[in-house]
Amino acid sequence: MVIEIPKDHPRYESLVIREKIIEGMHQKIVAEAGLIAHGRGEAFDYILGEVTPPFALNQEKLAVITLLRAKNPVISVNGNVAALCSKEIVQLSQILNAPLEINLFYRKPEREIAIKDVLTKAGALQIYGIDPRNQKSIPEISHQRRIVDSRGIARSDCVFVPLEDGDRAMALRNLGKDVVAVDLNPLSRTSLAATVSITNNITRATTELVNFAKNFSKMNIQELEEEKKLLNNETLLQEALKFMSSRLEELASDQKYL
Ligand code: PTJ
Repeated sequence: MVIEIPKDHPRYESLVIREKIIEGMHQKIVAEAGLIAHGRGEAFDYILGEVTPPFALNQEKLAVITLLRAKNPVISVNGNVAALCSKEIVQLSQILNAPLEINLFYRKPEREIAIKDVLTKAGALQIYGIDPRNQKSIPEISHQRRIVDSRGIARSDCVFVPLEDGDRAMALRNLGKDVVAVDLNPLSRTSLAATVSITNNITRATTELVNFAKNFSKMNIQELEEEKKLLNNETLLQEALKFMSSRLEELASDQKYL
C-alpha cells in the first residue's frame, strides 16, 4: 500500500480500494485513465451509499442466470478489474465455466503481462487474449479492443464486461452476443446497451456474483428459467435510477446537510 489507511477512518474501505487502484497503476496493471474511470465510479457509489442496494442483487441474479444459460460465456478482464478483484473473477470463471480473456482499451504488452501475472497468482489456469496466434479482429470495433481471441470473445454468445468503456458493448450486441455489464453509472452507454446491467461497485458485485453462481449452478434449466421470469433488465435499470434520485432527495431534505 502507498499509505497506511487507519482502520477507524469513516471511509476506510473506499480508501483501501483507491490505494489498490493506485498500486495497480504503479505495477502497470491499471491504465492511467483507469484512475479517472475509478473516480467516476466512486461518485455514483457515493450516491448508492457505498452498499449494495436490493435492485442490484436482482441484477446480479439475472446476470448469473444469463451467463449460466449461455453456450460459450467469456469473462473479459481489463486493468481495473484485475487490480480490484482478480480472486473473485477467477472464482467466477471456474464456477461458470467461462474462460478469462484479457481485453484492453489501452493495449500495451507490458500491461498484458502484468494482468496475466495477477490472474495467474489468483489461480487462473488458462488466460485468453494474449497469444498472437489466436488473435482475431472484430471490424465493428474501431479501437484496440477489436483484437479478440478466436477461442474466447470471437466465438462466445455472451460476454461479461465488468467496467467497460461504451462502444464495445454496443458492437458486441450488434454481433448478436449477449452482454453482461457492471457499471456504477446507470446512464452510461454500456449500461444502456447491455443485455444485463449491474449498477454496483465491481468490488461488491463480484463477491455477490460468486455466491449466486455457487447456488444457481446447482439448479436445473427449468428452475433457472423460473427465476429468470421474475427479473427484467429494463425494469431493474429504472429501479437503479429511481433509487439514486430518491437517495438524493432524502439527503437534500436531511437537516444535517442544510
Ligand atoms: O484497462 P483498460 O486499458 O481496458 O482500460 C479500462 C478503463 C476503465 C480505463 C476504460 O475501459 C475506460 O476508460 O472506461 P470509462 O469510459 O472511464 O468507463 C468506466 C465506467 O466504469 C464508468 O462509467 C464508471 O462509472 C464505471 N466504474 C468505474 N469504477 C467502477 C465502475 N463501475 C463499477 N465499479 C467500479 N469500481
